[in-house]
Amino acid sequence: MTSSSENLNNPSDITMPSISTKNAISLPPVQYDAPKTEDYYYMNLAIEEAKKGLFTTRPNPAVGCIIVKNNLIIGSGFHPKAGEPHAEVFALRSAVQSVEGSTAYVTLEPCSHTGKTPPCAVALIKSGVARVVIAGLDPNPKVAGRGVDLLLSAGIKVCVGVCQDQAEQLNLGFLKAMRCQMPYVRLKVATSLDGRTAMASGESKWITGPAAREDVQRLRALSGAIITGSQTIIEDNPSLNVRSEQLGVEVGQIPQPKVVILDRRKRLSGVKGIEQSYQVLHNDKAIIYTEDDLSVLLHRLKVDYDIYDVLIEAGSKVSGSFIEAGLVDELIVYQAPCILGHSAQPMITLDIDNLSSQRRFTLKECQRVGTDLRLNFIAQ
Ligand code: AOF
Ligand code: ZN
Repeated sequence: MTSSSENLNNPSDITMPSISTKNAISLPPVQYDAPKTEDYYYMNLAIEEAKKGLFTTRPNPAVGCIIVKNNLIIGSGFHPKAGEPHAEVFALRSAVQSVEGSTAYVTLEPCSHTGKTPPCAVALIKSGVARVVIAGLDPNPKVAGRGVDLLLSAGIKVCVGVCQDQAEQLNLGFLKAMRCQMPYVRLKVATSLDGRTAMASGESKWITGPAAREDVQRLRALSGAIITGSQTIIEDNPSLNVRSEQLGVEVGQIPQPKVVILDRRKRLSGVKGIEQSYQVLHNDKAIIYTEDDLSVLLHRLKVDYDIYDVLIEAGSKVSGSFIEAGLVDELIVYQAPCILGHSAQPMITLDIDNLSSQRRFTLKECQRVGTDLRLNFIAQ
């Protein structure tokens, strides 16, 4: 555990970014190749490749690549982990014949910079591919259109925007963080049909079934940090780690999320010997945050720790504070088919006096998970 001396709690010298959801890239006019019917089919396969790295690439984006020649897939690859080669390099390495004259399908603009690995745009140029189809541009300021420029100036045909929406869904955190300097925030709640999350006594094990709880492991595995409140730690003593064996990758390959505990009233911070009492405090990645400003906290998680996806798993007060501050991008409600009655605890504590002040969301997805429902809403 890191105590309140952690620099996260020192809000001096913080310049908050001006938040814009617009793509900050401005590109010179370029001549893109038109998409072909088969491009959508192959890009969908590249997206399936990218999904293989979904839980392990953090903070890098999940990217997939397929190489096609004469209607045959001759190579495929994905980015497995930060520090390891990118998707294009794995795809080129896997090619079963010369890639000269082939088309490469990549779910993100090939990089132009030397980071932990050399630029993929250069690797593609050297390989002799004739055409590159890209789902979307990379908003990382180190790339931001330069990958495309390199390919075009080498005489390679470039087509951009094929299945962009589907590809972007894999990297909502990375894309938002690059564009706005803020992480993508998911708020998860498990409720009854009447929107209750626990009995008045705090008893809450279990409202949703095992399948829904397993699904939460997927959300945790996608997240660089889990934010909770000290009340939740005191009442539930949760582990807030990823432990599922059912995510399709070994648990050891998944970077464990940082745990951030909001503790404005200092119920945990500075209390002698408190580490012994709660399991999350054994985690040396845990941080106790005693300041007020949630927006500063989120910005610092992005800037100081490269955390692009945040999951809030907390009680109604913390959840209400994030909603009130307009900091939630996606609300994920696991709804169990039960009624807990009016004295049970509400899912959100938020003072709203009149209907015109209601907080509205758009339903993005509705899925049955075991005996429960999962409802994904996007903030309006
Ligand atoms: C690609 N293909 O598969 C991925 C890309 O530090 P590095 O060298 O790993 O670079 C990380 C950056 O590269 C990352 O922030 C993003 O801009 C881009 N990711 N690019 O061409 C890939 N994962
Ligand atoms: Zn690259």
